[in-house]
Amino acid sequence: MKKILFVFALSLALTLSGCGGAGGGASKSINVTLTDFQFSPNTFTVPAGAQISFSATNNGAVQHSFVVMKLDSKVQTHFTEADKANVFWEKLAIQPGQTVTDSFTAPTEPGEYEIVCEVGGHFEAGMVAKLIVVQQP
Ligand SMILES: [Cu+2]
Repeated sequence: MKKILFVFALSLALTLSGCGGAGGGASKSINVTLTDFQFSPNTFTVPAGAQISFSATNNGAVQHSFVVMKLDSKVQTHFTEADKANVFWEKLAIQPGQTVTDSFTAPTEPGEYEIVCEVGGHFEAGMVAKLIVVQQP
C-alpha cells in the first residue's frame, strides 16, 4: 500500500512540474479587465498555435469587446464594416459587471496582432491592446 502511494505521489509531482515549464514568458491564458476605455493589461504574449483560455471582466459602465485583428490588419481611424473581414477572433458584447470566459487557438504565425474594442467610439478613445505571438521554443 505504501509503495502504491509513493508511486502515485511521484507521478503527481512529475505531472505538476511538467506544467510549470512554459518557456519564454508566454502565457496560455489571457485574463483581462475592461474599463472605459482601456484593456488592462494591454499586452499579451502567447505561444503560436497554443490553446488560450480567455477571461474578461468588464469593470466599466458601458459594454465592451475584445477583438483580435489578423496579422498586419490594423484598424485605421475607427472600426469599420471592412475591418470585420479582418478579425482573427472576437468576444463581443461584454456587459458592465460581467465576467466572460472562452477559449481560442492562438495564431500560428508569430508577430504582433492588434486588439481593439469595436464598440463605436472606443477605438478612438484609445481602447487598443496588443497580442504578441511567439514561436514555441
Ligand atoms: Cu469598449
